[in-house]
Order: sequence, then structure tokens, then C-alpha cells
Amino acid sequence: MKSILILNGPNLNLLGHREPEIYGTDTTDDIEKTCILKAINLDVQITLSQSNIEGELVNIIQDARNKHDGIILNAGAYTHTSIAIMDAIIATQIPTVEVHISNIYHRESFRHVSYVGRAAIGQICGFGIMGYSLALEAITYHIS
Ligand code: DHK
Repeated sequence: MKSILILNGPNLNLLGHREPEIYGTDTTDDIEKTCILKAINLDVQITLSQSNIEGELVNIIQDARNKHDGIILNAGAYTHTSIAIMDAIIATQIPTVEVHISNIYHRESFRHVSYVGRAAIGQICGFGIMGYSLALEAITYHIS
């Protein structure tokens, strides 16, 4: 069975409380619940992880080698700044789908740049937490 890592970056542990007008009221528990249901449907295994620390995210991506067949990554604000996270995805060569809850292109111009996007297969943004289950479908399709 294929294994997918769902990895969230900084401040995404505050989902549900954080700027609900932008990120909605769904929590990370809701992401887990919807992804578990989708994973059963797609017959894949999922692991969820979150860190607020850039280096930890790099370590988690490196550790995903030989463990996971794909990554769904919302790197939060590091999306727009982190060459290290981009390099980790390229180095491990694990197919990665970039997710954002909000539509980053409707927001400040500094959010329009994505380093993660240079390494990812594709990007899903603007669909709230549904983006994670859409990404699960996309990555499963890609790796099968
Ligand atoms: C989440 C964040 O924390 C922001 O820094 C990004 C992203 C957008 C999201 O929409 O999920 O700019």
C-alpha cells in the first residue's frame, strides 16, 4: 500500500482559531478526519505531521525517504522564503503536492512567490481544508 506524508508548517497548528476569515474554522483534527476518509477510499496509508521550525521540516522531509511515496506539503510562510525546504524536496525526489488553504494569489504580493512550488509536482490553493483531500487524490493518481 502506498504511503503519503501530510506535512504542515508554521502556525497551521492554530487552524480553527487563527484568522478564521482567511483560514476558516476547520481545525487540524478536521483535516485528519477528512484525509483518513479519503485515504480509505483511495486505499493509501497516511501520516500527519506538523512543525513550526524550518530545520525540523527539512528533517521530516529527509526522513520521509524510504518511508513515504509522496508528500502533501503546506509549508505555511516558509513556502515563500525557504530555499532549504525546496532543496530538501528536490534532494529526496519524493513527489510533492503543495497545498494552501487560502488562495495565495488573492493576497499580499510576497505570498505570490513559492519556493516549494519550484520543487512540487503541482499546487492546490484556495479550497480551504478540502485542498488536502484533493491533494491526496492528485498524489495518489500521480504515484500509481
Ligand atoms: C498558510 C500560511 O501560514 C501562510 O503563511 C501562507 C498558507 C498561506 C495557507 O493558505 O494555507 O501564506
